[in-house]
Amino acid sequence: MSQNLQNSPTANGQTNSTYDVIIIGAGISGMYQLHLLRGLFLSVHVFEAGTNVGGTWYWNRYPGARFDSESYSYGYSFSQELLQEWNWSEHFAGQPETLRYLNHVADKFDLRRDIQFKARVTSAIYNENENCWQVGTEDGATATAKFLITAVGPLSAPQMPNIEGIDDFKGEWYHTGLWPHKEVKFAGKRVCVIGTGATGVQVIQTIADQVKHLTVFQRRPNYCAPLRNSPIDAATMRDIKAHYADIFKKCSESFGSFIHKMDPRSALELSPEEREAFFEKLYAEPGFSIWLGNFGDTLTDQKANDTITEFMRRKIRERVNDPQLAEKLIPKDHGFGLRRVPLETGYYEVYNRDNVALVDILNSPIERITATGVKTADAEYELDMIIYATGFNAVLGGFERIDIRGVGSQTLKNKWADGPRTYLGIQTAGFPNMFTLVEPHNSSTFCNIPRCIEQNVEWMTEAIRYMQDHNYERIAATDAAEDAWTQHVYEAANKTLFPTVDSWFMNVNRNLPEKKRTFLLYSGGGPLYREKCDAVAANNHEGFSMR
Ligand code: NA7
Repeated sequence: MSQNLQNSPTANGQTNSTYDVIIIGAGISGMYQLHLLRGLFLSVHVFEAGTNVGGTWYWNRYPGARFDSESYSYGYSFSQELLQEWNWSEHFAGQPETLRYLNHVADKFDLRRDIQFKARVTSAIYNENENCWQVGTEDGATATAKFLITAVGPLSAPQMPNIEGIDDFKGEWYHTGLWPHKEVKFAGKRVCVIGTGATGVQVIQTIADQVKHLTVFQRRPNYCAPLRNSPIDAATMRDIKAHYADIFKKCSESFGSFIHKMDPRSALELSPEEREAFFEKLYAEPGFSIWLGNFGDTLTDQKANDTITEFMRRKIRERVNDPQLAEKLIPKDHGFGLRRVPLETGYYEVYNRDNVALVDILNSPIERITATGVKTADAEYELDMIIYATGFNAVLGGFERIDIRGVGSQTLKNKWADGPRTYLGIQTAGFPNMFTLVEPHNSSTFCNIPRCIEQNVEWMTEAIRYMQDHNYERIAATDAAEDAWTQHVYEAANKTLFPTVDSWFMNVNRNLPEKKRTFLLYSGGGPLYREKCDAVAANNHEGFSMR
């Protein structure tokens, strides 16, 4: 393989550029993949739909957007210089700071010269004769490469609700995942938020004291846990810098690659008093401590889960003044931690304010959006602004908006219609030379994501290096390896309680009722995933056929 950038005209007069590798997406994974592949002396081109780098942190600029991961566990770990020169201002940094960080990385490693912005990829077709991928963008241009790496992000396709009349509304409206780059003003306005997932919670708690009136339309409530954010002073930052190796080691040993490690004891082996004291301790700690530092069996055993669920229910009752309102905010259809836990700062206290109303749309569904607001089965709400915090077409959405075709013109959408099938969550049989970063059935989907991104990117880079060393031009997951991995993914999922609950983990999205209920993540944990990937690489990339 070599530097082989060429340009040739196509039938429609557009230029067709040729590269060794095309990467789709300039978020955290695409940026790092570009950086590493340059080290293999390959010509690499990145297509990015946005006007700048950052992916999730570029698009999700809604009020209150911030990390739920400790800032210092989230940054890239590959460069000591980068680690030592960057100062985080808060334990859980806000979106503007994270985006500044990612721009700093792009500047430092001179990434932008190989990134084409405002270029949304619409198709990627494998040419079997030439063993290459032809990629098309929205503006009709095409480019060809031997390798295609999708870095499209698991939560990148914003999903509007399937409610009638959205276009009728005459006021301002925004989806959180497509938040405008201009300042949005809230003062004096009657605003509503539809959706109470991790995003809705961050928006609600941030704008409640800025708006004239806030109406929250809640369908299914979630258990929210305290974020307990605080500034990082200079001495603490110095200490963090001195201990980065320990921090990343700790992450590498934990299930979700956070600094929080599951407690190996059973929730049921302690006396109620001891258990209570442990839960209180976790509730007082920052971040995902109460979710991912809890007894491991709270996620695998219903009785153990019931103990933390009851604790969290009591916390909500303690924090919300009106007991009837508190009951509405308590999930009744699932236990704590079985859906993504939103982290909050004063979220429950928002409902003690006079200018905030909660509308339980499970009991009184939204019938339609009108020119002036929202109409439910029971009432009509006059509004100046509607904020849709209705989430994403999770994990598969980023792929579904690209026409991806492999061997024999098989579409990826068809192949995955009954659920994803992959080998290591890295390749899918029938799509040679295409690698999927941070995608279905890959541990990065249940992860402090940059930690798993680095593993994914480094593993793939080594796979390509191995091909270079052996003069291989084509790598394809075998059907047998894919079958075995897919079975392992489901077996690992069935050891947990996640499949018992409807969530985006399970590909359940009521706005897309055609989706099949199936597990999208990998719940074997980061250490086991890494072990399996390393074993495959050490065994001459067993399960991949190369030629
Ligand atoms: P989520 O977690 O998918 O939450 C979406 C929210 O929007 C959730 O409360 C939904 O209620 C609600 N929703 C969706 N469609 C509708 C309709 N049609 N009517 C009313 N309410 C609706 O997305 P987020 O953006 O909050 O978080 C996504 C991930 O980003 C999160 O897990 C983090 O990892 C970061 P439902 O629960 O479906 O009843």
